[in-house]
Amino acid sequence: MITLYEQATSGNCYKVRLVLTHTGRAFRRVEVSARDGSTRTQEFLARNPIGKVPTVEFDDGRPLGESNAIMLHFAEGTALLPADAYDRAKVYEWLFFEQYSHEPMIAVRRALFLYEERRHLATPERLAQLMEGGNKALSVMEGRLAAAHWLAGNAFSIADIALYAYTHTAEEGGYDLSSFPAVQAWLARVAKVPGHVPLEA
Ligand SMILES: N[C@@H](CCC(=O)N[C@@H](CS)C(=O)NCC(=O)O)C(=O)O
Repeated sequence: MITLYEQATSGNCYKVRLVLTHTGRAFRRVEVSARDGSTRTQEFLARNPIGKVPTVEFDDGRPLGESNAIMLHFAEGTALLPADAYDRAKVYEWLFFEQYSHEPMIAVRRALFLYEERRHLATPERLAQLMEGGNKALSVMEGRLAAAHWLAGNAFSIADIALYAYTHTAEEGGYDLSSFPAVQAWLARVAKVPGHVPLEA
């Protein structure tokens, strides 16, 4: 069985749980954390040298890290990842956007409130910078979703899963989603796709 090393509250780990449930795969969850040092052991670093979660391990012992790489792997050959090269590249476009322009703002601002050990990093300047960058990312999504049901192409894909994970918790980071009605409607659509599970599941 696939083993998912994770931190349950992490959106990056949630993406992987979503793709596994959407594709009907069985998996077991192992909670690890920098807080208790379990992502810094030699054993864990052998699976993922940057000591981060999510990391999955296959039955034969092969590991794979990086949430979006893991999603791409499990989505291969399914409706969650188009076969056509251009359509597939549009999915990648949103995955790269998520890692470079969205997650470093919206996930990081949430983490500053959620995790006590990070609160000293929440200076007014940092919070303002993350608010501005996060709102910019949400505006880009709003622009697309005001004109389309899904982020990439005409169908639900791992682009939607990747962006859902931290957008649906954006208010925990202080973002006001009422300014982004198309994003809110899309969040509700994603949550209704068969196979969806909540973050807390
Ligand atoms: N780009 C990576 C980011 C992974 C990441 O930052 N994981 C965090 C949890 S969301 C983590 O492992 N934090 C613990 C640590 O840094 O030791 C991905 O998408 O998987």
